[in-house]
Amino acid sequence: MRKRSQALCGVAWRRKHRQADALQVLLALGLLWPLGRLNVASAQTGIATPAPKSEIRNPNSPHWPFDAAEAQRRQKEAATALGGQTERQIDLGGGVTMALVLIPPGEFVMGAPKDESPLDPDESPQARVRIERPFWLGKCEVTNQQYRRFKPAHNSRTIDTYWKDRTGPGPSANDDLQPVIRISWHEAMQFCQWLSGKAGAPCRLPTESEWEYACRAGAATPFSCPADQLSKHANIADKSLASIKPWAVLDDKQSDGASVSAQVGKYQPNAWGLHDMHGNVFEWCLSVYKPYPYRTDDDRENPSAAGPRVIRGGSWDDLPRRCRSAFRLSYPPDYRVYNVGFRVACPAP
Ligand SMILES: [Ca+2]
Ligand SMILES: [Ca+2]
Repeated sequence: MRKRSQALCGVAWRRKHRQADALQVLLALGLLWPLGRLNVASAQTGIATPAPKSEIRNPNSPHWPFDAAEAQRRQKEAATALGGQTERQIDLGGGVTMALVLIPPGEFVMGAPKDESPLDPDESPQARVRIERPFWLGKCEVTNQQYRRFKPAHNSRTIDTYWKDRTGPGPSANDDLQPVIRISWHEAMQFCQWLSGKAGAPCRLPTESEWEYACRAGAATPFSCPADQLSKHANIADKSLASIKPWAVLDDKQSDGASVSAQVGKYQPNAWGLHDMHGNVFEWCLSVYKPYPYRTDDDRENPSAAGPRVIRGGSWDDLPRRCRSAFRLSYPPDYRVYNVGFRVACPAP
Protein backbone atom coordinates (compact mmCIF):
# COMPACT_ATOMS: atom_id res chain seq x y z
CA MET A 1 0.00 0.00 0.00
CA ARG A 2 2.76 2.36 0.99
CA LYS A 3 4.81 1.53 -2.11
CA ARG A 4 1.76 2.08 -4.30
CA SER A 5 1.14 5.45 -2.65
CA GLN A 6 4.70 6.54 -3.30
CA ALA A 7 4.46 5.44 -6.90
CA LEU A 8 1.22 7.35 -7.38
CA CYS A 9 2.81 10.40 -5.83
CA GLY A 10 5.61 10.22 -8.37
CA VAL A 11 3.13 9.99 -11.24
CA ALA A 12 1.15 12.97 -9.97
CA TRP A 13 4.29 15.02 -9.48
CA ARG A 14 5.60 14.26 -12.93
CA ARG A 15 2.21 15.09 -14.45
CA LYS A 16 2.26 18.57 -12.91
CA HIS A 17 5.85 19.16 -13.93
CA ARG A 18 5.17 18.06 -17.47
CA GLN A 19 2.55 20.78 -17.56
CA ALA A 20 5.07 23.43 -16.51
CA ASP A 21 7.75 22.10 -18.84
CA ALA A 22 5.38 22.08 -21.81
CA LEU A 23 4.34 25.63 -21.05
CA GLN A 24 7.94 26.79 -20.93
CA VAL A 25 8.62 25.18 -24.30
CA LEU A 26 5.60 26.90 -25.83
CA LEU A 27 6.67 30.23 -24.36
CA ALA A 28 10.17 29.77 -25.74
CA LEU A 29 8.71 29.10 -29.18
CA GLY A 30 6.56 32.22 -28.96
CA LEU A 31 3.37 30.18 -29.22
CA LEU A 32 1.70 31.62 -26.12
CA TRP A 33 1.74 35.30 -27.01
CA PRO A 34 -1.66 35.95 -25.37
CA LEU A 35 -0.14 34.98 -22.00
CA GLY A 36 2.69 37.44 -22.51
CA ARG A 37 0.22 40.08 -23.59
CA LEU A 38 -1.73 39.56 -20.35
CA ASN A 39 1.38 40.25 -18.33
CA VAL A 40 2.21 43.37 -20.29
CA ALA A 41 -1.36 44.56 -19.80
CA SER A 42 -1.05 44.10 -16.07
CA ALA A 43 2.11 46.23 -16.09
CA GLN A 44 0.35 48.93 -18.06
CA THR A 45 -2.36 49.15 -15.41
CA GLY A 46 0.38 49.75 -12.85
CA ILE A 47 -0.70 47.04 -10.44
CA ALA A 48 2.81 45.83 -9.79
CA THR A 49 5.68 47.24 -7.78
CA PRO A 50 9.27 46.48 -8.83
CA ALA A 51 11.04 44.03 -6.58
CA PRO A 52 14.24 44.99 -4.78
CA LYS A 53 17.52 43.67 -6.18
CA SER A 54 19.12 40.70 -4.53
CA GLU A 55 22.84 40.11 -4.73
CA ILE A 56 23.93 36.65 -5.77
CA ARG A 57 27.35 35.22 -5.12
CA ASN A 58 28.85 31.81 -4.40
CA PRO A 59 26.58 29.18 -2.86
CA ASN A 60 28.21 29.26 0.57
CA SER A 61 27.83 31.85 3.25
CA PRO A 62 29.64 32.41 6.55
CA HIS A 63 26.38 33.88 7.84
CA TRP A 64 24.29 30.81 7.08
CA PRO A 65 22.54 28.85 8.57
CA PHE A 66 21.48 30.26 11.96
CA ASP A 67 19.31 28.99 14.79
CA ALA A 68 15.95 30.23 16.08
CA ALA A 69 17.51 32.38 18.82
CA GLU A 70 19.73 34.13 16.27
CA ALA A 71 16.76 34.56 13.91
CA GLN A 72 14.81 36.31 16.64
CA ARG A 73 17.82 38.42 17.65
CA ARG A 74 18.22 39.64 14.07
CA GLN A 75 14.51 40.34 13.81
CA LYS A 76 14.51 42.43 17.00
CA GLU A 77 17.66 44.24 15.89
CA ALA A 78 15.99 45.17 12.59
CA ALA A 79 12.86 46.36 14.42
CA THR A 80 14.93 48.48 16.81
CA ALA A 81 16.77 50.06 13.88
CA LEU A 82 13.40 51.04 12.42
CA GLY A 83 12.26 52.35 15.81
CA GLY A 84 9.35 49.94 16.09
CA GLN A 85 8.05 46.46 16.76
CA THR A 86 8.53 43.13 15.02
CA GLU A 87 4.82 42.97 14.14
CA ARG A 88 2.34 45.48 12.70
CA GLN A 89 -1.32 45.52 11.75
CA ILE A 90 -2.98 46.92 8.64
CA ASP A 91 -6.58 48.07 9.11
CA LEU A 92 -8.68 46.74 6.21
CA GLY A 93 -11.88 48.39 7.46
CA GLY A 94 -15.04 46.72 8.73
CA GLY A 95 -13.23 45.50 11.83
CA VAL A 96 -10.84 43.35 9.76
CA THR A 97 -7.06 43.64 10.14
CA MET A 98 -3.99 41.96 8.63
CA ALA A 99 -0.86 41.17 10.68
CA LEU A 100 2.61 41.47 9.14
CA VAL A 101 5.92 40.46 10.70
CA LEU A 102 9.30 42.08 10.06
CA ILE A 103 11.83 39.96 8.18
CA PRO A 104 15.39 41.18 8.80
CA PRO A 105 17.93 41.61 5.97
CA GLY A 106 20.58 38.94 5.52
CA GLU A 107 21.89 36.30 3.19
CA PHE A 108 21.08 32.65 2.73
CA VAL A 109 21.76 29.72 0.48
CA MET A 110 18.72 29.23 -1.73
CA GLY A 111 17.69 25.83 -3.05
CA ALA A 112 18.20 22.30 -1.78
CA PRO A 113 21.64 20.81 -1.06
CA LYS A 114 22.59 17.78 -3.17
CA ASP A 115 22.21 15.46 -0.18
CA GLU A 116 18.64 16.52 0.63
CA SER A 117 16.30 13.56 0.20
CA PRO A 118 13.83 13.67 -1.40
CA LEU A 119 15.08 16.24 -3.87
CA ASP A 120 13.63 17.55 -7.12
CA PRO A 121 15.83 18.51 -10.10
CA ASP A 122 14.72 22.15 -10.28
CA GLU A 123 15.87 22.89 -6.70
CA SER A 124 19.56 23.05 -7.58
CA PRO A 125 22.21 24.27 -8.13
CA GLN A 126 22.01 26.41 -5.03
CA ALA A 127 22.79 30.14 -4.97
CA ARG A 128 23.90 32.54 -2.29
CA VAL A 129 21.26 35.27 -2.19
CA ARG A 130 21.39 38.49 -0.22
CA ILE A 131 18.21 40.20 0.95
CA GLU A 132 19.39 43.78 1.14
CA ARG A 133 16.55 45.43 3.01
CA PRO A 134 14.15 44.40 5.80
CA PHE A 135 10.59 43.81 4.63
CA TRP A 136 7.19 43.04 6.09
CA LEU A 137 5.57 39.72 5.25
CA GLY A 138 2.05 38.48 6.02
CA LYS A 139 2.07 36.59 9.29
CA CYS A 140 -0.52 34.26 7.73
CA GLU A 141 -1.96 33.50 4.31
CA VAL A 142 -4.59 36.05 3.20
CA THR A 143 -7.98 34.86 4.47
CA ASN A 144 -11.36 34.81 2.75
CA GLN A 145 -12.50 37.55 5.13
CA GLN A 146 -9.54 39.78 4.31
CA TYR A 147 -9.86 39.20 0.56
CA ARG A 148 -13.59 39.99 0.67
CA ARG A 149 -12.77 43.48 1.97
CA PHE A 150 -11.37 43.92 -1.56
CA LYS A 151 -13.79 41.73 -3.55
CA PRO A 152 -16.94 41.21 -1.45
CA ALA A 153 -18.42 38.65 -3.85
CA HIS A 154 -15.44 36.28 -3.80
CA ASN A 155 -16.35 32.67 -3.02
CA SER A 156 -13.61 30.10 -2.42
CA ARG A 157 -16.37 27.43 -2.64
CA THR A 158 -16.01 23.87 -1.38
CA ILE A 159 -13.56 21.06 -1.90
CA ASP A 160 -15.94 18.87 -3.85
CA THR A 161 -15.91 15.14 -3.31
CA TYR A 162 -16.84 12.73 -6.08
CA TRP A 163 -16.47 8.99 -5.94
CA LYS A 164 -18.53 5.83 -6.14
CA ASP A 165 -20.75 6.41 -3.11
CA ARG A 166 -20.65 10.17 -2.88
CA THR A 167 -21.11 13.05 -5.29
CA GLY A 168 -21.46 16.70 -4.38
CA PRO A 169 -19.98 19.49 -2.37
CA GLY A 170 -17.49 18.48 0.28
CA PRO A 171 -16.01 20.55 3.13
CA SER A 172 -16.14 24.33 2.88
CA ALA A 173 -13.08 26.31 1.81
CA ASN A 174 -14.99 29.58 2.16
CA ASP A 175 -15.06 30.18 5.93
CA ASP A 176 -13.88 33.63 6.97
CA LEU A 177 -10.62 32.48 8.52
CA GLN A 178 -9.64 29.87 5.93
CA PRO A 179 -7.08 31.03 3.34
CA VAL A 180 -8.53 32.51 0.16
CA ILE A 181 -8.14 30.21 -2.86
CA ARG A 182 -9.22 30.14 -6.50
CA ILE A 183 -7.70 33.54 -7.17
CA SER A 184 -5.28 34.10 -10.05
CA TRP A 185 -1.79 35.63 -9.76
CA HIS A 186 -3.23 38.76 -11.39
CA GLU A 187 -5.98 38.98 -8.78
CA ALA A 188 -3.47 38.48 -5.95
CA MET A 189 -1.41 41.36 -7.37
CA GLN A 190 -4.53 43.52 -7.65
CA PHE A 191 -5.28 42.80 -3.98
CA CYS A 192 -1.74 43.92 -3.12
CA GLN A 193 -2.27 47.13 -5.08
CA TRP A 194 -5.52 47.76 -3.15
CA LEU A 195 -3.74 46.94 0.12
CA SER A 196 -1.03 49.51 -0.65
CA GLY A 197 -3.59 52.25 -0.10
CA LYS A 198 -4.47 50.81 3.31
CA ALA A 199 -0.85 50.22 4.33
CA GLY A 200 0.53 53.54 3.11
CA ALA A 201 3.32 51.62 1.36
CA PRO A 202 3.63 49.70 -1.93
CA CYS A 203 2.63 46.09 -1.20
CA ARG A 204 3.18 43.18 -3.60
CA LEU A 205 3.70 39.43 -3.63
CA PRO A 206 7.02 38.23 -2.17
CA THR A 207 9.68 37.28 -4.70
CA GLU A 208 10.64 33.61 -4.75
CA SER A 209 13.88 34.40 -2.91
CA GLU A 210 12.13 36.47 -0.25
CA TRP A 211 9.61 33.66 0.25
CA GLU A 212 12.24 30.96 0.75
CA TYR A 213 14.42 33.15 2.98
CA ALA A 214 11.40 33.92 5.18
CA CYS A 215 10.22 30.30 5.19
CA ARG A 216 13.60 28.97 6.30
CA ALA A 217 14.13 31.57 9.07
CA GLY A 218 17.75 30.43 9.30
CA ALA A 219 17.22 26.69 8.73
CA ALA A 220 19.15 24.88 6.00
CA THR A 221 17.13 21.71 6.66
CA PRO A 222 14.14 20.58 4.53
CA PHE A 223 11.67 22.26 6.91
CA SER A 224 12.02 25.16 9.35
CA CYS A 225 10.99 22.68 12.06
CA PRO A 226 12.27 19.15 12.79
CA ALA A 227 10.81 16.76 10.19
CA ASP A 228 9.33 14.53 12.91
CA GLN A 229 7.32 17.49 14.26
CA LEU A 230 5.87 18.58 10.94
CA SER A 231 2.24 17.91 11.84
CA LYS A 232 2.47 20.44 14.70
CA HIS A 233 3.69 23.09 12.26
CA ALA A 234 1.84 22.33 9.05
CA ASN A 235 -1.43 21.14 7.56
CA ILE A 236 -0.44 18.64 4.88
CA ALA A 237 -1.88 15.48 3.28
CA ASP A 238 -2.06 13.58 6.56
CA LYS A 239 -4.32 10.67 7.39
CA SER A 240 -7.28 13.08 7.85
CA LEU A 241 -7.40 13.41 4.05
CA ALA A 242 -8.78 9.88 3.72
CA SER A 243 -12.12 11.11 5.08
CA ILE A 244 -12.79 13.08 1.89
CA LYS A 245 -10.53 11.31 -0.63
CA PRO A 246 -10.35 7.58 0.07
CA TRP A 247 -7.92 7.12 -2.84
CA ALA A 248 -5.65 9.98 -1.73
CA VAL A 249 -1.89 9.73 -1.67
CA LEU A 250 -1.22 10.71 1.94
CA ASP A 251 1.29 10.32 4.74
CA ASP A 252 -0.37 8.13 7.36
CA LYS A 253 2.43 8.87 9.84
CA GLN A 254 1.24 12.47 10.02
CA SER A 255 -1.81 13.54 12.00
CA ASP A 256 -2.57 17.26 11.76
CA GLY A 257 -6.35 16.99 12.21
CA ALA A 258 -7.39 18.89 9.05
CA SER A 259 -8.75 17.20 5.93
CA VAL A 260 -8.80 20.43 3.84
CA SER A 261 -7.48 23.95 4.47
CA ALA A 262 -7.49 24.96 8.15
CA GLN A 263 -8.06 28.37 9.69
CA VAL A 264 -4.84 30.32 9.21
CA GLY A 265 -2.47 30.54 12.19
CA LYS A 266 -3.61 27.31 13.86
CA TYR A 267 -0.24 25.58 13.58
CA GLN A 268 3.01 26.59 15.25
CA PRO A 269 4.94 29.44 13.56
CA ASN A 270 8.57 29.47 12.44
CA ALA A 271 11.25 31.47 14.30
CA TRP A 272 10.13 34.74 12.68
CA GLY A 273 6.49 34.22 13.67
CA LEU A 274 5.21 33.16 10.22
CA HIS A 275 2.43 30.56 10.16
CA ASP A 276 1.62 28.00 7.47
CA MET A 277 4.70 28.59 5.30
CA HIS A 278 4.73 24.80 5.07
CA GLY A 279 1.32 23.47 4.00
CA ASN A 280 -2.27 24.67 4.30
CA VAL A 281 -2.32 26.28 0.82
CA PHE A 282 0.38 26.90 -1.79
CA GLU A 283 1.29 30.60 -2.13
CA TRP A 284 1.76 32.66 -5.29
CA CYS A 285 5.13 34.42 -5.55
CA LEU A 286 5.96 37.45 -7.68
CA SER A 287 8.66 35.60 -9.61
CA VAL A 288 8.53 33.91 -13.00
CA TYR A 289 9.42 30.20 -12.79
CA LYS A 290 12.93 29.86 -14.26
CA PRO A 291 15.81 27.40 -13.78
CA TYR A 292 18.38 27.62 -10.97
CA PRO A 293 20.81 28.93 -9.95
CA TYR A 294 18.53 31.74 -8.82
CA ARG A 295 19.49 35.11 -10.27
CA THR A 296 17.89 38.51 -10.58
CA ASP A 297 19.33 39.78 -13.86
CA ASP A 298 17.13 37.62 -16.09
CA ASP A 299 13.80 39.37 -15.47
CA ARG A 300 12.42 36.64 -13.21
CA GLU A 301 11.55 39.24 -10.55
CA ASN A 302 10.01 41.58 -13.13
CA PRO A 303 6.25 41.66 -12.49
CA SER A 304 5.54 42.46 -16.14
CA ALA A 305 7.67 39.61 -17.56
CA ALA A 306 5.88 36.74 -19.31
CA GLY A 307 5.81 33.19 -18.04
CA PRO A 308 4.38 30.87 -15.41
CA ARG A 309 4.57 32.17 -11.85
CA VAL A 310 6.09 30.31 -8.93
CA ILE A 311 4.00 28.82 -6.14
CA ARG A 312 5.58 27.69 -2.88
CA GLY A 313 5.04 25.80 0.35
CA GLY A 314 2.73 22.88 -0.48
CA SER A 315 -0.82 22.42 0.75
CA TRP A 316 -3.27 20.24 2.68
CA ASP A 317 -3.35 18.03 -0.44
CA ASP A 318 0.41 17.45 -0.64
CA LEU A 319 2.89 15.03 0.85
CA PRO A 320 5.75 16.39 3.00
CA ARG A 321 8.19 16.41 0.03
CA ARG A 322 6.13 19.12 -1.68
CA CYS A 323 5.87 21.18 1.52
CA ARG A 324 9.67 21.57 1.87
CA SER A 325 11.29 25.02 1.96
CA ALA A 326 13.02 24.39 -1.39
CA PHE A 327 10.11 22.83 -3.31
CA ARG A 328 9.01 24.75 -6.41
CA LEU A 329 6.03 24.54 -8.69
CA SER A 330 4.35 26.95 -11.09
CA TYR A 331 1.08 27.83 -12.78
CA PRO A 332 0.16 30.25 -15.55
CA PRO A 333 -0.78 33.57 -13.90
CA ASP A 334 -4.41 33.40 -14.94
CA TYR A 335 -5.09 30.02 -13.32
CA ARG A 336 -7.43 29.88 -10.32
CA VAL A 337 -6.43 26.80 -8.35
CA TYR A 338 -8.24 24.92 -5.56
CA ASN A 339 -5.19 24.81 -3.25
CA VAL A 340 -3.29 28.03 -4.11
CA GLY A 341 -3.58 31.30 -2.16
CA PHE A 342 -1.01 33.94 -1.22
CA ARG A 343 0.45 36.24 1.43
CA VAL A 344 1.63 39.82 0.99
CA ALA A 345 4.99 41.59 1.27
CA CYS A 346 5.62 45.28 1.92
CA PRO A 347 8.97 47.08 2.00
CA ALA A 348 10.03 48.43 5.37
CA PRO A 349 10.60 52.21 5.43
CA1 LIG B 1 -4.10 17.79 6.80
CA1 LIG C 1 1.06 27.96 2.95
